[in-house]
Amino acid sequence: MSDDEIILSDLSDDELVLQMHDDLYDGLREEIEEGVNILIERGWAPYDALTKALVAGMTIVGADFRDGILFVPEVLLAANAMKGGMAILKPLLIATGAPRMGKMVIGTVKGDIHDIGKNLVGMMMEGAGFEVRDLGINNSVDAYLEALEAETPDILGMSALLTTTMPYMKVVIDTLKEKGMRDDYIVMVGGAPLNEEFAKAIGADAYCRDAAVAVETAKSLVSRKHNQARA
Ligand code: B1M
Repeated sequence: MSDDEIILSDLSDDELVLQMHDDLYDGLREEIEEGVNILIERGWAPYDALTKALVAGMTIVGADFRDGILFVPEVLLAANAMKGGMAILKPLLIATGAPRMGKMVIGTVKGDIHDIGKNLVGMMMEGAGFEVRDLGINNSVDAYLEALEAETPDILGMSALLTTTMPYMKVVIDTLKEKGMRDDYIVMVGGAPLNEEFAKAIGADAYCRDAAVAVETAKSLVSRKHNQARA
């Protein structure tokens, strides 16, 4: 061991979180996994470890990617480290024993391979009691339609991280309209380049800024849908 090697378990909570931001930036998956385990052992809520250590760290990566300081290979390593941490948190976020709330099909749209945010939404929805069928990345209209027919969910969730792929959400919604299926589902959309205005313009039911908003929105829209069905 070199003299300046950092022992993660010796750090205070604040120092550890800052170190994890650095480790995420450097794509150090094992260190991120260790950091997450330490936070959980110290009694941190899984959601706090997720947002304060991982999501906040990825925000720094995103800013430097935008500014041309980091490039795709480094960002891939950071994403891999983030996924390592998320894999530890997933069962903890899901094991809430929440009552069944409804079902969601979710996927990233065609042409887009970003999946971290979508995975997070899926995890949080499962934690809140929703059954989630994750279609993965790069989904065509046909892939969404097939899954909707097979799964008959309450909610269709779509994710897009690129300004070039977000218009594809409208293609999916327009196809649902053409087929007379639009009103069968609550359509929720999300992803960094989207906003309320865009969601409204493409005919979605809701724009979700983040995973926590997705859960709250889903709960409220599903209970409204069920109340309407009962009335
Ligand atoms: Co990409 N990338 N990327 N990238 N990448 C962005 C999106 C970018 C903003 C970076 C930048 O320039 N600042 C930029 C897009 C610019 C634009 O379109 N305006 C960009 C670019 C340009 C690209 C490439 C084109 C780069 C290239 O090849 N030259 C390329 C495109 C590949 C493709 O998809 N065809 C590319 C590739 C990659 C990697 C493969 C290296 C990697 C993805 C790895 C992976 O996902 N497995 C990657 C990453 C990691 C990013 C950034 C840095 C981080 C994204 C992320 O995971 N954030 C990103 C920068 C940024 O977003 N600021 C960037 C963390 C995550 C928790 O947040 O995904 O926003 P987010 O999800 C949130 C909310 O948005 C919301 O809830 C989530 C959780 O709170 N949400 C939903 C998301 N989906 C939802 C769905 C819902 C509800 C809420 O449904 C109901």
